[in-house]
Amino acid sequence: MGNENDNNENKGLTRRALLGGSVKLTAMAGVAGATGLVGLAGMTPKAAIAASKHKYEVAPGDLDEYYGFWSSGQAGELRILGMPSMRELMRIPVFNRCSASGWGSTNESRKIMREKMLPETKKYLDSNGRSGIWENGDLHHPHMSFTDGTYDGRYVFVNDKANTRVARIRCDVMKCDKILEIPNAADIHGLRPQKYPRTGYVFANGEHRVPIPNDGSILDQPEKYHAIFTAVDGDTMEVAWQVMVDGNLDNTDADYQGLYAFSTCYNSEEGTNLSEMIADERDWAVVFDIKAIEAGVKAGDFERINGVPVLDGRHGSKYTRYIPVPNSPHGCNTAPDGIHVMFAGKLSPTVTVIDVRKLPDLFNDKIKPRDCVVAEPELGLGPLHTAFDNKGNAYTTLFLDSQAVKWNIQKAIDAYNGKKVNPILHKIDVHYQPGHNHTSMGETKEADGKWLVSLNKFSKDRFINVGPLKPENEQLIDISGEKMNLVHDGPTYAEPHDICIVRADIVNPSSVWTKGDSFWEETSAQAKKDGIDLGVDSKIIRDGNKVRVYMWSIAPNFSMEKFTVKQGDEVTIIVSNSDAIDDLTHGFTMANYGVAMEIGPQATSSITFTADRPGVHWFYCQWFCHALHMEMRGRMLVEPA
Ligand code: CUK
Ligand code: CUA
Repeated sequence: MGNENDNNENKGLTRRALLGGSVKLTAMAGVAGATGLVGLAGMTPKAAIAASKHKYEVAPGDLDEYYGFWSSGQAGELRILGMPSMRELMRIPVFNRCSASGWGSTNESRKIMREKMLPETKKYLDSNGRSGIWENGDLHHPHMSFTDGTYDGRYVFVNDKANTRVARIRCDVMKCDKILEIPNAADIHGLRPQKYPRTGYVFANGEHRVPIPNDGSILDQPEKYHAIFTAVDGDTMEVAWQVMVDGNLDNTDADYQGLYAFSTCYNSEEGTNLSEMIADERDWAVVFDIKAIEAGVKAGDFERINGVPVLDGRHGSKYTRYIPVPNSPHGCNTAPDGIHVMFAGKLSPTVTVIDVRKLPDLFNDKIKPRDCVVAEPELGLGPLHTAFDNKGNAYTTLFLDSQAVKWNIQKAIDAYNGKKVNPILHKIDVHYQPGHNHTSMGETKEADGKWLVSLNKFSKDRFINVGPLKPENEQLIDISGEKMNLVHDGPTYAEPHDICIVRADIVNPSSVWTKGDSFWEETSAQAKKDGIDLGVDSKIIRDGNKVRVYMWSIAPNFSMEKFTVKQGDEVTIIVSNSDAIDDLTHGFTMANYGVAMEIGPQATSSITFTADRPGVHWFYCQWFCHALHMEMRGRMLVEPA
């Protein structure tokens, strides 16, 4: 349980009390450590503030030190927060539709959303009065690509639990460029990139067990269902291979050696209802031997199902090992020491720690699965996920206790070996019910031990009431001192499962697109056929009842003030933004046609619709770009048929 002093300190550290509303944070414990006032316990909040210097401060106009890549759960998008200010900087639509950017409406985004969709899904979405694409997603796990054990700034990979997909976001332009529907698996949940030598593979867990193929030939026969582990090739965004396992698959992580991946299983019982799923006292974590699997694929030891190689990784397989852990584990986190992997207990108050150096012996059957376990500290109720600093400490969320617990890995190992030490270093209350947590650079070998974010599922009384649906509450905690120190409450809309916190120098996005970017390659190819230089030419091409309208924009003008089409024409508007200035985005909205899109500097966007409403229709720029932004408009004249 958190002690009273901690809570008093935390109450004293609201942003408002410190600063009268500006975005500024004070990290008490770090300063306290430096000045010998460890924890500042016992001081009144005012005295504590007076005694501290503003070690961390993100004043208006100051830039953040980290990018926080934020999941949005069932909102389906990726968000970027600046850290430590916790200012929301950007939303990147991925699995959702977006009114502002036209994601889900533009030809470019629709191509990405459909390109790697399974044929049966296309058929369903085309024949059910749906729009041809999914309009929802459930994005839990955003993780950046790695090179040599640390983030490399290339991509962020995300899962979609709702519609069984894995997507990739390009970090140069911060747009999603690939969405892959995973065959055979059901409901992709845990997702992590390979850390070493590089990403490489993106590991993705199919959480729910289903028949393979799931075509109706097997229905209420759960004993014939399977769960599938998938390795996606992060470069090509194709499935590299899959492994069928016993039980189910929840969360996953990879090692720092490029040899193994790990997944937790909370349903070793293979039940289909709650009481069945929690029946046994133990479930397991499954370990995948990457090299053995690659050799198996090479040797043809697989069945090709729906076009991808599926290996048999059930009990007795040379590709996997099953390590028993207490009932219903959840989080799966590899420590930056490169050695320890944590499986959080969820229904058990423990976290199970294994040592990856023991895995070769496990796969050679020289030791038993439980011999890989080197610690199993009892931390509190409902441990879900674990994050790390650079000093050998771990930070685990306690869902039921509504706490974060800081504990020392070596001490936990010593205690497991019978020494009389308490691995728990500190606990603080969080508000309330934390799921994931994450530390700055904490899932890389460059963990820096500065910040911890606790992603809390409930905010209850922490904010003014906004109705029955409340925000989540993500709390920023300074971990640079011996004790954790809560410094900020961050209300967030649905639903922050997981984040990654990346040093700002690693991420270097462009401010302006490169003309001819592959993002709009189909449009470029068509323009070439039409003899159009995008961003320079302004022209209407008629091709039967298909009309392509090419125009460019330079604030505050579209290159066309009007164009005429016939009722029933299939019209494609292609707009190239010829401005090459930082932050000069234009938009294109066709009123009363449900047509809207964003066009970044030097970008091209296109959108297709049927001009079935005769009359005068104004199009206008909906991204404020100029003093004469309101005048940035023109007319589409639709001649009645
Ligand atoms: S899961 Cu959300 S609290 Cu989907 Cu990463 Cu653990
Ligand atoms: Cu262009 Cu507003």
